[in-house]
Amino acid sequence: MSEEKDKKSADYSADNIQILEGLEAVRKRPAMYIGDIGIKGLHHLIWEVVDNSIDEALAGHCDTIHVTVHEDNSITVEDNGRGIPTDMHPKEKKSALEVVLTVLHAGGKFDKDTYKVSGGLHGVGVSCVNALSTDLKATVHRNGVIFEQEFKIGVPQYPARQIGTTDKRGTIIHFKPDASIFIATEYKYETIANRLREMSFLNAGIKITLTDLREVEDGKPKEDVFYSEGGLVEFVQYLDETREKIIDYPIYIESEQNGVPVQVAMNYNSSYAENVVSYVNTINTYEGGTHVTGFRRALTRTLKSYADKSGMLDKLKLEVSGDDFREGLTAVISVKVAEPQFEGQTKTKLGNSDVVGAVDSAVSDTLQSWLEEHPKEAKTIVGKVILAAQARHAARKAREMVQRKSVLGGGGLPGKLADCANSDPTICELYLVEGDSAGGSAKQGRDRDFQAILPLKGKILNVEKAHEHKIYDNEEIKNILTALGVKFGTANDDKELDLSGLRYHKIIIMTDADIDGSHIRTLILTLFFRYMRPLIEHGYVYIALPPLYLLKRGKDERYCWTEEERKALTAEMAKDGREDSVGIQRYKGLGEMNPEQLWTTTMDPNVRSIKQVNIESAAEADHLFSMLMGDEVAPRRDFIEKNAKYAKIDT
Ligand code: 0RA
Repeated sequence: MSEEKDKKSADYSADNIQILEGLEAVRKRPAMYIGDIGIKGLHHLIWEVVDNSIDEALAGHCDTIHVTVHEDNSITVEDNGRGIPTDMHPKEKKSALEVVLTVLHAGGKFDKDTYKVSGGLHGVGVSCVNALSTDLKATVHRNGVIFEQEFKIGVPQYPARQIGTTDKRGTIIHFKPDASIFIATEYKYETIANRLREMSFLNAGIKITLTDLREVEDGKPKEDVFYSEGGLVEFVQYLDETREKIIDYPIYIESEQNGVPVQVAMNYNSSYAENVVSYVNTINTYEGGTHVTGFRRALTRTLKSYADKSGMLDKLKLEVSGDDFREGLTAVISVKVAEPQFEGQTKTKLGNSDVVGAVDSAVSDTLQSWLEEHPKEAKTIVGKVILAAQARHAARKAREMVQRKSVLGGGGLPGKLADCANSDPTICELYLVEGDSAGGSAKQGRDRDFQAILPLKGKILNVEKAHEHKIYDNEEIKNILTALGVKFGTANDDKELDLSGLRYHKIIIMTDADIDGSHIRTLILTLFFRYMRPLIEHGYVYIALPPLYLLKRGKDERYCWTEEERKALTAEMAKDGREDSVGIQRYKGLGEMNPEQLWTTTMDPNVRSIKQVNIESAAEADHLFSMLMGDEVAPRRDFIEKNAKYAKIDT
């Protein structure tokens, strides 16, 4: 071998070793790359691949994406883009396709000009998906030829090869997540559907289909098609589907300021809640950030100045505040930021300070002209703002009353609270229990050192329909607030939640495993989501998971949490094959369990299973809630009928 050749092959293997080390790093510390190895990380693999197809679409080369969940929980993502390039990389002696799939962050390497922003928080590249899959196959239709290449845990099984000719274009990625890495292996249809729906609103004009081959009915797999012509405007209409709008058509704002593309759609409805949903590079920024600040600033200033000019505020004796301009407001904000800085508890708060001004000027310019061109609607909005200001003053009085009373009442803990002995919030738990009878069992069954019980009466207040000051009039909600030890109002903000007196770091919602129970759980979650969001962001809120069945045979008693478990355990307990010898008790309510049973199944920290509520699931609950509780009856009935069979769905 010549010296020259020798050197080249040494380079080649050195490169390969580097690549393997890169992928090995991903396998060693998967959470560093995809967030976690649970259900979230598992789904993240899909987002990662879909993001690449979306980028292809944003560059104008692709309009259709198919996502398929296979029976074995493997995933196919297919697009009709240009196809990942397959030409040989001169230095690396391998195809570009192989480089994209094996080199960390190589995704956009060949296409520097494209503004790659669909990822952001994701954006770790398809190579991560490859490293975390037992099998991955890429098929590329490009320049009339079909190429394929297969990998196992990221390692190519052969160089990219031609397998035929084609008149199509596009990329097909099929991968099977590695079950030795992930602790969750089952994809959730609703999670994927929700994200793809969101993607279709955020990227108008792309058709995204989802097919689930695990669920086939009458020979047809479960399928949804997500397509939005109108983008954010349709997104706002979707969010407000069940609310009564006060303006016929959402206001739409789109412009680019200092290299930051800004899109906003907004409308007002007759409810009292503010619902501002924001995105940076299609990532949902639950905690808001500089783009939301810019939007609020522009909204307040522009509406205020219009209202002042209109003379409508002249007779109002009260100060109008920023909040008043956002009552009944539903808005979606989407910005694209080249190098986003994410901050906050859940890294979903945009930090880039230059974005404030970009969104502010985009919104004020367009909104100002809109108001001038739509005087009738503008007056409707200002009228709503005035009502909000009056109600806010009433709410402040009510809030002060509650807080004064709880201070005067000697510690002021609610009479219904069975408090715990320990006073260290970091180890204390508060169970919010549906109904007095289950509350009674929980009181007797608990470990009273660190577990407190607050029974709640059936349905708590519907916060969707009630104005804020009603919240402080409501017995159950007052009890929750005083038991928790939280207050509204800090030095900077009279609405901000003051957590300094929080008495429990675990707040566990325990409701029956039936429709009513899930309804009540959704109500409580929505209360937290709308008014006490920091509790969710800090990870303090949990859902108790009581068992669904008790199986009995003689002295042998076992609990089951799912239908599958029940089947398997029944078979196991009926050793002689006589399944009818196994008694089955279906728990419909917590009240059917005695205190000891409640302790051993649902409250004992050593054996219970509880689920931490994250901000995404709370947001989903909020949307679900407004659908269940909103003004329109038809969608609610549809929803309940559609979901009746999933009555025990986890929120
Ligand atoms: C690198 C460069 C180009 C396209 C892609 C990657 C690409 C990646 C994925 C992943 C899924 N679908 C995809 N489609 C395209 C640009 C290719 C060119 O210049 O022709």
